[in-house]
Amino acid sequence: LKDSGVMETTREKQKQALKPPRKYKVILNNDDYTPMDFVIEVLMKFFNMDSERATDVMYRVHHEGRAVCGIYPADIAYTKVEQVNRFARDNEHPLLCSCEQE
Ligand code: TYC
Repeated sequence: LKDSGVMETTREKQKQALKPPRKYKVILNNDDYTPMDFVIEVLMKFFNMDSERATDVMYRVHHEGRAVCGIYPADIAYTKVEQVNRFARDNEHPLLCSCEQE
């Protein structure tokens, strides 16, 4: 009987199960309008940073254009992105959070 593809799928799942899960970098992007204090608040609220670290990361975004805020499994990374962008929009700031595979 010809392989219907079910066995191949199972083998791929077995292989993936042996590897560590893919991780995603959550990134904050610079813009000209979001207040610095709001960005610091976001980093403390969603990425559990203290005010000193949040200030450092905010300035890195401001000077370099973007910075990694944290590295997470896919579901957590996507949730952070949605929460940050929702919070920024609710407060009428253009702040953009994005993610990419590590
Ligand atoms: N560039 C912004 C300003 O001068 C500050 C800022 C920092 C905005 C980080 C977004 O992700 C950001 N007010």
